[in-house]
Amino acid sequence: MLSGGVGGARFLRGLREHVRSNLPGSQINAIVNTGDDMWLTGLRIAPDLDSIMYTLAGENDETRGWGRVGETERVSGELRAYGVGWPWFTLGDLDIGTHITRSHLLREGQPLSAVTDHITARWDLGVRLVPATDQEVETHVLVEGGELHFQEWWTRHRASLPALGFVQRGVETATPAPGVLEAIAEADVVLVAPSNPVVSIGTILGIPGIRAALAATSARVVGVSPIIAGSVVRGMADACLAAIGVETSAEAVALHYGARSAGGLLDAWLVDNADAAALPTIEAAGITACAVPLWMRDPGTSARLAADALAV
Ligand code: GDP
Ligand code: FO1
Ligand code: CA
Repeated sequence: MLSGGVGGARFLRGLREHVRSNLPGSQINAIVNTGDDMWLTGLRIAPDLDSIMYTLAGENDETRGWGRVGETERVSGELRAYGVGWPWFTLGDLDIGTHITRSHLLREGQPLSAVTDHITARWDLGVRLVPATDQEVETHVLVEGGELHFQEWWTRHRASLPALGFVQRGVETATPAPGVLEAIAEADVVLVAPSNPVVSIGTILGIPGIRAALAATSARVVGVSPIIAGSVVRGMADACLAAIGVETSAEAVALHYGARSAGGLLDAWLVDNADAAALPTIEAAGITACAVPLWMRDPGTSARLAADALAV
């Protein structure tokens, strides 16, 4: 599965439940976006990997949508007192434990993929998390008069500064992390999570070699719309879509991803029942489409959505 953070994590929780009860022995590989990642006060932050890890571990803060449940911010208060870091980007005390461990292992020379294996081994996640690339390829946002790291645009400005475009710094020399191309080639099915189509899925697809692997695999590529009835379920993916000239609709995102038979990404696309009117247009584009409930309110509804995605 190709995944960003929160949306992908919710879907993965359902997919894991579905696989555990219906497809025992099957492995789930999550290929995770690392474009949000950054160095902050000497620590390597990897938001999407951590959102998925904490969610699958049952340690995530469901309300905030990121970080750990029961979090405290004592260290963060000290960082602010010393005037370092980003006051608009809070590192919780438990979360800092993850960042220190990751930074320590990276500084020992381990690639991010090995570091991720080490960190996730602490919990029985039931899913293998693989960064899309081991190289640091950070998403920057082009705005009037300059360029910001995605995290500043997203958390400080809440995506309110009109984005003229997104840049993956260093993507030209990046390669897929070990295991990524194999997971795609050997997959029974490739799922595209209901993640941010631009800065979560788009940034994974931007890593050289990944699009070609997705075109070549014998597995069906099935996507789930992150847009329901013309709106995002949460977050600001609409601002990202507007920046690249794509309308915020389940249909527009499907056509943006494109039909695999026409050189695009998708064999099939799931839309919410509210968007059933779009099915003929999506089918006409060469993408098998069906309407199912897309709201993931709890692990049960997520599991049903995963079952629907595997059945389409
Ligand atoms: P991020 O990296 O933390 O922003 O998370 P993702 O990129 O993985 O996913 C963000 C997207 O998840 C948003 O655009 C939401 O619309 C979508 N999303 C969140 N919850 C749901 C849900 O219950 N159903 C669907 N279909 N999409 C969801
Ligand atoms: N999002 C915020 O809106 N405010 C924060 O202070 C914040 C801190 C933070 C710390 C660690 C981490 O892994 C994620 C954090 N996030 C925060 C969420 C993050 O911006 C998003 O999860 C993704 O990058 C959006 O795709
Ligand atoms: Ca993200």
